[in-house]
Amino acid sequence: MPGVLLNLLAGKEMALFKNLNFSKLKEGLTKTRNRIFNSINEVISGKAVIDENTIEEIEDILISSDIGYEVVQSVIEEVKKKLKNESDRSGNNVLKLVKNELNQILVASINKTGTDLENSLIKYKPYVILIVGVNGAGKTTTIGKLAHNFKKSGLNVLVGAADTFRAAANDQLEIWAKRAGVSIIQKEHGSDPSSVAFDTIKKAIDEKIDVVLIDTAGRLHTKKNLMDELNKIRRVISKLLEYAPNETLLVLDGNSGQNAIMQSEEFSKVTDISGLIITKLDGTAKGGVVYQICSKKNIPVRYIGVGESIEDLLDFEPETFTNAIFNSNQN
Ligand SMILES: Nc1nc2c(ncn2[C@@H]2O[C@H](COP(=O)(O)OP(=O)(O)O)[C@@H](O)[C@H]2O)c(=O)[nH]1
Ligand SMILES: [Mg+2]
Repeated sequence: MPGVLLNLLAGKEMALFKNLNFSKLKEGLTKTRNRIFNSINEVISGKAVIDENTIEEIEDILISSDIGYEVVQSVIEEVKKKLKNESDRSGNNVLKLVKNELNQILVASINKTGTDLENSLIKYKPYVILIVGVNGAGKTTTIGKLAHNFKKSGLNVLVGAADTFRAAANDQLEIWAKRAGVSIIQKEHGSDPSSVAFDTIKKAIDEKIDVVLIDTAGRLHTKKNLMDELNKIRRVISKLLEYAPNETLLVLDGNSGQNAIMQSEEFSKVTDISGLIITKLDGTAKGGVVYQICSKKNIPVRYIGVGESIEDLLDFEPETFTNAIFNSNQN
């Protein structure tokens, strides 16, 4: 009973529920696994020794999955270097080396900036997460899934519908809040997003809420607009809670390839981003973009979306992700 565990937490240990379902992850990454793992297997099969041409084919496969040219070059260079020192030039060994190099990218990116979420949740009440990203990236859906996951840990969750630009946005978040069984603060379409943020934080303090998730609008005509909007929301939040927001998570559509990289650069210029959520990995063969993002960005990937239902947001864990792509067993 995680709820009971958590309620005991007053300064003690807490067991935060982690959604790390390996079979769901594997299922979600099927298209990317076919593109990367199955294709590499095809080119190495039947070859006793892997020659330069085959390595080039592997290079093309990796690029075609959106791992990105530069990242692929460095991976291949490393693999070649290692092969020079080894007598085993079998396909399986090459596959293993590629897998290890790719995995290293994810491990390094997580180690750069580890967050101790459990301790932070104990320390900060309410713990405030601001969700940002362009329209259609999956913000609202992800908030529903996050609310569900936090609630499963026994935490009280409140969501704030600060995307007041789109008429349907309120309804959509309301549906998700109902599904997750959490409360929501919303105002009529067109009201000031920062006033929604204010009301949400106020209620969270009054009602001793554990986690606050705030939705925001993605479509703002100019970068200045977006910056002003997000800054205003942040200002209002920190007026009530000096330490908040605790996290600002940028949601990126895993289908959008190079655009995802650009968006993360643009948003970083506008506001501090503490983590990334990559959605829709179930719909694409180009999930290799996760490696590219981890390699290029100093911001850790926190969660990944592998479907449209409430259980489909998984904690991001490097080894598990790479094992799912390379069809390995999970230890
Ligand atoms: N297949 C799939 N669809 C997703 C995922 N996350 C979000 N979506 C879909 O993407 C669309 C846009 O999501 P929404 O949350 O409205 O994006 P927002 O505009 O950023 O709030 C919706 O149709 C969602 O069902 C995911 O992980 N997998
Ligand atoms: Mg939305």
